[in-house]
Amino acid sequence: MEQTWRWYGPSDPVSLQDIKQAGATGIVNALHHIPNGEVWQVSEIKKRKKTIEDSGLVWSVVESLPIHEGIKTQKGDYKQHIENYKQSLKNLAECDVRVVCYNFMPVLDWTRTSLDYEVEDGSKALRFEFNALAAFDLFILKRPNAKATYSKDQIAAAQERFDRMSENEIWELVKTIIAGLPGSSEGYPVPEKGYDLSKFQSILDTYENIGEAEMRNHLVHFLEQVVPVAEENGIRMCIHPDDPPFSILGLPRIMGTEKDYAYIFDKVKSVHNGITFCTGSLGVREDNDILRMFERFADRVHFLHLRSTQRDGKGNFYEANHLEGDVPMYDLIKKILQEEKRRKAAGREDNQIPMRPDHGHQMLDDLRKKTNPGYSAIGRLRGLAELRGLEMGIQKSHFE
Ligand code: DNO
Repeated sequence: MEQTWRWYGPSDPVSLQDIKQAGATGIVNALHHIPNGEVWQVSEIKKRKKTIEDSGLVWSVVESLPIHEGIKTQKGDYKQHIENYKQSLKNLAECDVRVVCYNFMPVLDWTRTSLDYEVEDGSKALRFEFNALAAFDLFILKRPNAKATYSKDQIAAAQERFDRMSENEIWELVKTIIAGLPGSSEGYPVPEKGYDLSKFQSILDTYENIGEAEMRNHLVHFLEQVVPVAEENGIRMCIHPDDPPFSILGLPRIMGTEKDYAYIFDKVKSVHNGITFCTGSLGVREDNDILRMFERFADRVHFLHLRSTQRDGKGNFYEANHLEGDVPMYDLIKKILQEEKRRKAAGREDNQIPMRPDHGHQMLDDLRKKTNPGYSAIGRLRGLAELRGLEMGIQKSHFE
């Protein structure tokens, strides 16, 4: 695997020098300063590439080239947005940056309800609590029709959860859900006072007549337009799963299961239509057999996010240490190395799949610093070190 690290650009508290010391060689990066929907110009890409290369690293993966909401809803200027996307892909290829990660999640990117869940060793993890999300939906946002989304028991549990929340907890929850976590292309202003979430609700309303079938059609339409351009330009596109991999706030989320991926790969067959194999996202669903999914889609895995989650069987999960939790990391890495061997034998140049240690606990010195939730240095360094060690052990004992 090519060991990479997500860097948020010059304002990231974790510097390129820090990343080198952590042992990564590749950088995962995006031009976050360019508004979603605008073309990434060659000059901007080159500038960022030079900054990375001046530190002795390489820009391995774009995460993310974001998809404008208009493309997901097929509203407004969406045709122009698709053209802009194609142009950005061409410009990236001109600069020789050729792996592009993106997602097709409506309105919100990855979502958690708590950013400081303390685990046994005192480090802090990100957590998703079903009742907290339902409480937000039903009693804070007060989304019309929200009641239809939940069972009677779920509504009662959410009510009980809401009644226990202090004003401050409510506020924190609102910010955590709607303000956007690091790397999200969208993030919605949290009203200064009170909980007037009508602006946020009006964005949800743009999906009023868009169910799963429509959303799938919009994604396939986008892929039909864009994948040929990726193919012509040697770009490997890879769609990230929905995180968490199920519907939230009544929104159509369509990339969470093996079936979902099989569907888009069947519609747009080129291997340039690939997957960001995010074990932390996919692993949240018990019905996702991670190993089988990897085997089935191995050919199209262009990027790996390795992390683990711990489910509790009640719809809640937290982000576990990389080698613990529900993800069978040992068996998965064995399969990844098998796939890399196969690619090497076939003469494929993409025989070192870029991998990044995805997220990490806030721990040690980072507990006293302001860090990007999930993206502090030390927790990820621990993850990378563990994953590299595991990889080397498997490589030496099974493939040499
Ligand atoms: C969260 C990330 C996601 C991911 C996007 C890809 O930590 O994995 O925000 O970058 O969904 O487009």
